[in-house]
Amino acid sequence: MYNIHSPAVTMTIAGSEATGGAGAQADLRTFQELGTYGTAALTCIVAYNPQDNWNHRLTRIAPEVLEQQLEAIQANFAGQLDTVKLGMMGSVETIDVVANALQSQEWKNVVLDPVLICKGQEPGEAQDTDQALKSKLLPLATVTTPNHFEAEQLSGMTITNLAELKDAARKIHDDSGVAVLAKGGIRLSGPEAVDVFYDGSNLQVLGVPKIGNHAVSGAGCSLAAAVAAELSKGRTALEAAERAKDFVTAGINQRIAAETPYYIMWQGGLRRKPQQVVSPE
Ligand code: PXL
Repeated sequence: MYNIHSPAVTMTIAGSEATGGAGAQADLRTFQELGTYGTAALTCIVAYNPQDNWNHRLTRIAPEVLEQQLEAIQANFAGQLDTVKLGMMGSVETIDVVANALQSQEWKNVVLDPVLICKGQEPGEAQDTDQALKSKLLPLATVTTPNHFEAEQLSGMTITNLAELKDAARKIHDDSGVAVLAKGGIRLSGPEAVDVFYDGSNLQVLGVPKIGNHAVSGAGCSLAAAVAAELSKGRTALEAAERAKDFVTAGINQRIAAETPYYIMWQGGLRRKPQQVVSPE
């Protein structure tokens, strides 16, 4: 006899970042920590170049290969999969494939991390990708999690303080109909890392004391993945945003040292005790 286990199934459509700090690797770790069964369809592969200032070397996955991954995941979990997180797309063709997959079934939760300017892209190409993301994916999302820069791009506003972050969140929601978690993070001055949640009726400021003044790799990806995981378990968008923020804050508190200019957030931060390294007797 065996038991059939049925956790919520969540999918990320994202890039691989080989060192594991960001992208699909961070998303899958987040899903695991938050108790969902994680699946991943890869859009591209990012390999930092340690001999060139850790610049991004970007290889796109062929659109038909992305299509096949999505077909496999959606067929395998037909009737169970209702939550998806969208990360780095990398090209207009990829966005078209993803938009088709989103329209091919019903979804309860579509969390869009609007990764704009993919490093590793030519500027003109990056602009086309950003435009396609805004016109083709944002309208299909239920929640979006822009960082400071992305919130400026999506709202067309300059954001230098909390009042402007609130205005931008309202504008993005009013233009798209999507619930917005706009991240001030460490970009706004003041002692707190402040994010703004707005879903059309409820405006909430989520603040926690800043932990240092350096960006940490994986925080944006993990936040959006955590929102998706919490939504898939039945939380409201605001509850999911609050829990995701706690998850990321704990992960930044227990960040992992690395040679890249950024340290890496650890998805195990909410475990009661940090993992101990046990050395043999
Ligand atoms: O943080 C954005 C991001 C998302 N996805 C992938 C990345 C990065 C940043 O490096 O490599 C795959």
